[in-house]
Amino acid sequence: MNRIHIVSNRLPVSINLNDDQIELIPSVGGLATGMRSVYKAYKGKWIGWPGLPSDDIDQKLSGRIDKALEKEDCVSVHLSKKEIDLYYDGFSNRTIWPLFHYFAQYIDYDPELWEAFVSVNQKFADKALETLEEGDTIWIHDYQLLLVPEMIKSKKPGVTIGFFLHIPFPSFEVFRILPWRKELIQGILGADLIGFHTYDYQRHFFSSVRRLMGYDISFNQIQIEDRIVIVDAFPMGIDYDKFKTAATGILQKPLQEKSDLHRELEKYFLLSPDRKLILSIDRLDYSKGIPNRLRAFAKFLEEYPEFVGKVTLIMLAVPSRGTVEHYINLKREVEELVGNVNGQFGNINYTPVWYFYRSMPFESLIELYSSCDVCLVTPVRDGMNLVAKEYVASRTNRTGVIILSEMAGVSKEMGEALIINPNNIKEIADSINQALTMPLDEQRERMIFLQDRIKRYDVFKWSSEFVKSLSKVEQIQTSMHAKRVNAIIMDKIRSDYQNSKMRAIFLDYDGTLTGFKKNPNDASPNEELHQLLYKLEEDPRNVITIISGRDRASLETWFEGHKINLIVEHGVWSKKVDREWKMLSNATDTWKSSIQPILETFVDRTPGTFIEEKNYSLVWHFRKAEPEQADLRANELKDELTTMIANHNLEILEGNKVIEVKTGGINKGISALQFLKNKNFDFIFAVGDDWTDEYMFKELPESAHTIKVGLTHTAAKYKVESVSAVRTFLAELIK
Ligand code: ADQ
Repeated sequence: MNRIHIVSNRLPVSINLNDDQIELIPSVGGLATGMRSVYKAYKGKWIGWPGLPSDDIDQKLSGRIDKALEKEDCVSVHLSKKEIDLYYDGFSNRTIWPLFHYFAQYIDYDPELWEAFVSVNQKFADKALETLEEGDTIWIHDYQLLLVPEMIKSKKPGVTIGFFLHIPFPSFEVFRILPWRKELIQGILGADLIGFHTYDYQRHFFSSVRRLMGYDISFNQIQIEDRIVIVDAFPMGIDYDKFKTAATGILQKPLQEKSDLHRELEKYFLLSPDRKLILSIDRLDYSKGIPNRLRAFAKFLEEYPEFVGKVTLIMLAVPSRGTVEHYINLKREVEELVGNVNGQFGNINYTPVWYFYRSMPFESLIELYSSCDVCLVTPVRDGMNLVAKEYVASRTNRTGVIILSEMAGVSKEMGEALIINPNNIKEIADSINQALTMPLDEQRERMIFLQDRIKRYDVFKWSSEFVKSLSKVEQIQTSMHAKRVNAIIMDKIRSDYQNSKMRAIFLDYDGTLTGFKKNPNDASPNEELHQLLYKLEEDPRNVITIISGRDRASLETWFEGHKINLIVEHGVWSKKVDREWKMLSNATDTWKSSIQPILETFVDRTPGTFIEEKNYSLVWHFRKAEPEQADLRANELKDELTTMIANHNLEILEGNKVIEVKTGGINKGISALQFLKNKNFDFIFAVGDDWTDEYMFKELPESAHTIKVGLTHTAAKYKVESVSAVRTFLAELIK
């Protein structure tokens, strides 16, 4: 694999300006740790904001900062105070953050914020484009940079792009609230690999892609014109060994080397051995459910008074986004609640809640993780939540209980925790009691499972799995493009064409010569197509056949006056130029009366769908229906039909947004071969877009030139990406 670069809002270092000295302080966060291993190993750069507003630094200093960062393989995107205010504090944290965490009432819909978001994303993309070379790989992080993937892809399509979202992706009903929802989806879809923490977020994303963009999705792949985008869940891990080693180290420290905090904690336990500590750690954010946590703790003390005086909640809140109104209000609310609980249940010797509004050094965090009997993690929404994993990794004696909100992504991986609903105060209160009274054996049993899992899938495994998937996507893209018609292939086909005496040319109609319409009757040929076909017909060596699944009537009308043969209903009927319709096979239609009622019930239950009746087939069309419901029903219908078709010698064909039931033993391959019988064609050509055309690609002789429209897997020799590419190809052929 070539170089891998990282792009994130913040660089993995902070800058400390001391007089004239520039000091770079590496960040110790989980993302920085995981990504450092990636971009260093793959000799890439890390592109991001260095954390200082550009207004505060003059040009000379800015140049020196860039130089210092370069030594760390970092490339800085300089942002002014105004840009940070509008793009970061603004659109990222006042619009996207509340939207993606289901706080619709907090969303700021200010177009000025959106414009700043677009222009700052463009700044990041431009910086990345300066750094990138074709063939490189880039991994973009998080909700602040949702537009960057597309901004890069449109300029450098040869770059492989990964995108990872660290927060939840909301359900479509919430996502659609945003006026710029389509732009965001388009932005993300510039990536070749899109990662989420959980399958649920992936599912929500698919739903928005289907409804807003109408793209087809199969399994975890989205087909966008000539590209495949892969979407997958990669639950982010932590640097497990770092936490474990630090926790072991702290346990072994002699008393005089212990920190003030640690000594304070030990004093607390010395007062009475049955004292217990509950830990709560978060950024002070409304998504973290801090007020409810305090309410639940109060409820617990009320319902289980035997614990009053014995249990303390240590609540750590890291200051966050302090200029945003809702965060200021939240801070006030939390402080009031802490005051209330302490006032109601405390006394001179007992403070039920120890509240710290500040960041803590790593060592103090570990001291808390390893000293607290219970960790209370109750966000109302959280992409993953690393605190829960860090607590588990720090429990060297394998005891401790974790109470975990079902709304945190991490709950999907931590079934052994006590799972609660963060709005159910009583349930949380009862869980605290359950945790505090849980026998040690049970605690260990649960903790062993948790630790094994979190150790196995740590942050290094997470990043390496993502990188592995990136290289897999790259391979898929390469193989998709391998058979694509290029200048050399075009020359070869054209030369065979010119050197031939009699040519059979099979053309599928819908999705090949013309695009799909919501109503099939609207897909008549336009003037450009008529002219193209007239030109093709001019050469007497060309025997042209339109081979389609359609019925006789429309094609006959549309191609009146052309010198074109027709094969319709997948081969049931054929009509040579100036001749009558002939049945190619002995098809029957007596089965229709038993299949029609089944299709009718599906039409009734699925608005926007309808039945098309052909002589020897029945077609259920669902292009106009709501895509998700239609996909679901299509699977249901196939399932129901499968049991019926064996009795009637029928086949089910799955076309583009249609399911067709037809008499068995007839297909485009068989009928094309019948057409070729006893003739000496020395140039055979076929083009088609869906899997009904695959029969043709397989049955035609090896020497035939076969072309698939679309870049997915095919038996055809070559591929082109679209209807307009088919038209260009035919025009080139006869040039
Ligand atoms: P956050 O919302 O920041 O991250 P989280 O995953 O819990 O939430 O990470 C918080 C980090 O901050 C932890 O590593 C923790 O140790 C540290 N921290 C917390 N309190 C601290 C304190 N007082 N002092 C020092 N450090 C403290 C976003 C998403 C999450 C997702 C992560 C990673 O919101 O859902 O898990 O990104 O993808």
